[in-house]
Amino acid sequence: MVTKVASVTKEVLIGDGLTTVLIGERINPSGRKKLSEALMIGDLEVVRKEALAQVEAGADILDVNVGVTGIDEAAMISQALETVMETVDVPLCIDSNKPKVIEAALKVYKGKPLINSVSGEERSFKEILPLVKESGAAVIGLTADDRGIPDNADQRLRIAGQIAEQAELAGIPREDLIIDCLAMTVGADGKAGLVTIDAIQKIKTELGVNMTLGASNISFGLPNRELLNGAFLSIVIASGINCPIVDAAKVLPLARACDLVLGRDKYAMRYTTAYRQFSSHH
Ligand code: THG
Repeated sequence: MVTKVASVTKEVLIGDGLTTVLIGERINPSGRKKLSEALMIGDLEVVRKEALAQVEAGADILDVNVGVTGIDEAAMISQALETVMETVDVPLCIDSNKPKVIEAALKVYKGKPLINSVSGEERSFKEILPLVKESGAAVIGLTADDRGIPDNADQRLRIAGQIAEQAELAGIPREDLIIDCLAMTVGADGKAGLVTIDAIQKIKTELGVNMTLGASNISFGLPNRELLNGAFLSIVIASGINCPIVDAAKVLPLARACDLVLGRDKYAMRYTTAYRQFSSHH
């Protein structure tokens, strides 16, 4: 099962056995004062800089989230996407669960984007899936419903199955659905990592879909986040996550190391290239 996403000039392929695709997480105002303030006054220079820096660091796709309370998010995502598209040439991931925002984003986006996201709620199916079908985009399905995020793998698998069923009914090809079984901080619940790893394995086995994960969520509120994120990322990549949402500058060498260990890097070409780049910057 191979998922294709694209900009005007670039195609990115996502699939088991292919090299890990990194979705850059940094265009997101949550927890970032400078970016929030810039977005509030309509200043897109921070967005431009983050786009360039992430692609230079090796991000294959960029997530674009402009969710700040009090701004016109539909207008802002259009501007942010235009800015990112004129700065870098990678495919983009439209990060909003609001139909109006996604609709505005789809009007300006050129290529085949990834829509982030639909969830297991009836209303989300009704509002988001037609937009995905109509635009020919790929979509991320979150394993959460009106009762929230289940605390066990079986319930997350059940929701993933419902999303797959609804996507199929809407006429969306199975390869255009990427499941996210959601990571929560191990700072609040010591079993949170295990539940996610278990869910990844079950969903991969049962549904065979490609999968993403906001891997940095695992470490919220804890010290040495890079260390925790790295440990978690290695495990989830080995478990079947094909395109994690990450800070590419921080995890690129690790992702290349995982791909080499997992037999996805013949002659260690990508690993050694990343090593040379990494060494020359340090
Ligand atoms: N699944 C899907 N989409 C998602 C998430 C997910 N989108 C948003 C989020 N979760 C993934 N993106 C981020 C972005 C930033 C951080 C974590 C996840 C993060 N930021 C630092 C903080 O808040 O402390 C600040 C970074 C900085 O200033 O350098 O940790 O799960 N589908």
